[in-house]
Amino acid sequence: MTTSFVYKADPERGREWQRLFAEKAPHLDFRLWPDVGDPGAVRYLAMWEPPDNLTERFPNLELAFSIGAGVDQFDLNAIPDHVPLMRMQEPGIATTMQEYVAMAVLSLHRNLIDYIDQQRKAAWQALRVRPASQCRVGILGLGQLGSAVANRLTTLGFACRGWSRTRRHFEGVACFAGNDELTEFLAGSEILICLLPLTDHTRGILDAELFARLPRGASLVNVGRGPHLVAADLLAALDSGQVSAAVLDVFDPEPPPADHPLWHHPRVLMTPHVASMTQPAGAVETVLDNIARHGEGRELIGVVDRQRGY
Ligand code: NDP
Ligand code: OXD
Repeated sequence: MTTSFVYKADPERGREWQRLFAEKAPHLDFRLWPDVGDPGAVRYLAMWEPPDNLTERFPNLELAFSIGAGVDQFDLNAIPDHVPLMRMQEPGIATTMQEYVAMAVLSLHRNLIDYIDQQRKAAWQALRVRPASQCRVGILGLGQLGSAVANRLTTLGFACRGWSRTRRHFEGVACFAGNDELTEFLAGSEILICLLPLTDHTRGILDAELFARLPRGASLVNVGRGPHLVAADLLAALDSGQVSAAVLDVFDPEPPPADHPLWHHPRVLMTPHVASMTQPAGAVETVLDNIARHGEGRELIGVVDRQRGY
């Protein structure tokens, strides 16, 4: 009997998945959405956003895969309880996120926004350079990506600290946990990076109250999700000087409306949700490993905890 794997996301990368599946798992009938073939044969589904009526559409579905690390785009109640949903944990997501955050932190640390402004005005004014070791970087979220970023920034010499829900331990990183330790964590974060998942507990966390707890003139890198940030509060904090600059990769909505003040704010750098990107080679390997584990009754990797929402 045929067993199908359906891919429902960006078709260009989908064709790369298709080629890799043909090479590594020729026994599976790989299907690119919307050409799903016999819906009853679909056992595995990889997607950025789920289709409507998932249960009725694919009655024999066994495993669901997010092609991204985040799963806030899923209505977790719409995925049957007996079908595990897995987040993407391939290594390429972490390496591309490390690159982006290193770029953002170095840009902020070495005053790139000031120099872009100076160049536009043909101005020549050296700003004081401090060693990275004197710059304290705080990372909200110390999971797969936050810990990889802490590792890379530590290598670059930055003094890193991180915050998570449960206590984590990483050599060379000051680790803080839970709401009780958030104030202390923020007070020592001159560059704050958001790498949290979007949940009911983290929505709107980057607000006026949080900015007020940062050292004056701190800067922000948001690579989590747009709804983590209260944009009006950031604009007010930038205008008051409480926050000196921001590098933003994620927005609510995406893209922001053409007349949104962030587009033209002189202290903001924006990118179109590209901080990291799932790489097909690693993704296919990770997905096939989980399919093999499922077949052998072994533990699956990256299963979303529906209670926690990430
Ligand atoms: P993980 O699930 O591996 O890590 C999440 C971290 O956040 C964990 O340390 C977790 O704590 C912490 N956390 C969750 N909720 C809370 C809370 N209420 N209070 C304190 N800490 C909390 O996720 P990833 O590292 O893989 O990904 C993080 C996010 O990055 C994704 O959900 C997505 O939104 C975003 N992302 C953005 C991309 C982009 O291109 N801009 C690309 C990929 C991901 P604990 O360790 O205790 O569980
Ligand atoms: C992800 C993303 O969650 O690309 O992987 O945002």
